[in-house]
Amino acid sequence: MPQACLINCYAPGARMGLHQDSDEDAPESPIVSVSLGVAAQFLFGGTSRTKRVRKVSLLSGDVVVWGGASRFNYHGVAPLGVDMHPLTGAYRWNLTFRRVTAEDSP
Ligand SMILES: O=C(O)CCC(=O)C(=O)O
Ligand SMILES: [Mn+2]
Repeated sequence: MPQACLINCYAPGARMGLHQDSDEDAPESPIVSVSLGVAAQFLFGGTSRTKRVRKVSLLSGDVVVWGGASRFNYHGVAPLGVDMHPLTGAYRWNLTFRRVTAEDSP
């Protein structure tokens, strides 16, 4: 079960650089990411920063899960385009659900 939800709001032009989600003490639990509003290009690389990066279009309501062998893959978000969504206007919201301590920890 997730223990935390990190919420990011992207305005037009906002981006998130390539990074690994490594602050959690739960490597066995996946990251579950929900996108809402304006579409974005999600960048998904490998376990080193220099590996090839795939671009995946994420639309409102899309869910991406990365865990197991890809749990620590580098990922990011390309600069958000200027667009409108009926529910969120010019913005994109992203929610990531995470476990932060190991499943069997007290
Ligand atoms: O906005 C996204 O799709 C990714 C967010 C992310 O990688 C994070 O919050 O660590
Ligand atoms: Mn991340």
